[in-house]
Amino acid sequence: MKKSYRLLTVLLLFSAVAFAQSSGQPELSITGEVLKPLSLTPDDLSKMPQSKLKAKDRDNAEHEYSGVALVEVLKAAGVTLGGQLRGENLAKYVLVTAADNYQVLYALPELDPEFTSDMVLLATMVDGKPLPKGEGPFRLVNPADKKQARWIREIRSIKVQFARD
Ligand SMILES: Nc1nc2c(c(=O)[nH]1)N[C@H]1C(S)=C(S)[C@@H](COP(=O)(O)O)O[C@H]1N2
Ligand SMILES: [Mo]
Repeated sequence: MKKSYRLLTVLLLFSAVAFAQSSGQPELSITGEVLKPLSLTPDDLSKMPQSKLKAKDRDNAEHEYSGVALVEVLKAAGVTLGGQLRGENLAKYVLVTAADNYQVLYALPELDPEFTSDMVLLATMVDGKPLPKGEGPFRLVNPADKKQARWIREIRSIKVQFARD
C-alpha cells in the first residue's frame, strides 16, 4: 500500500513536470561569456526596452518588426559591451542557434551602438502581430545586411564565446 502511494506520487510529479514543459512558451537561452546566464520567454522580452524598425524581407516586401535590440538582451546578461568592448573582448563572437540547428554568427562590434548605427533586432512581432509559427517566437532582423541569411528564425540559444583559447 505504502509503496503504491509512493509510485503514484512519483507519477504525478512526472506528469506535472511534463505539463509545465508542454504548456510553457519556448525559451531563449543566453550563455557562455556572460555574467548572468538568462532564459527568456516572449513575456520576459516584452518587459525589456522595445525597438521597432522597417525592413525589406527576401521577397522585397517591407514590414515593421518590433522586439528588443539584440544588444539590450546581451547587456542584460552582462556581456562586455560599451566601455568594456575593448582589448581581448574584441575577439568575442555571438553564435545564434535555431530550432532546426541553423546557426549564424555576429561579432560584438556589429551589435554595439558605440561601434555602429545599424541595429540588429531580436524581433518578436511583425506588422503588429506575434511572429508566425516556424518563424518565431524569436527571430533576428538585420536591415543592414543585403541578404537575409542572418535573419535567423526560431532562435533557441545565443552563446557568447572567445574566438581564441
Ligand atoms: N532557422 C532558420 N533561419 C533561417 C534560415 C534557415 O534555414 N533556418 N534561412 C535563412 C535564409 S538563407 C534566408 S534568405 C531567410 C529567409 O527568410 P524567410 O524564410 O522568412 O523569407 O531566413 C534565414 N533564416
Ligand atoms: Mo537565403
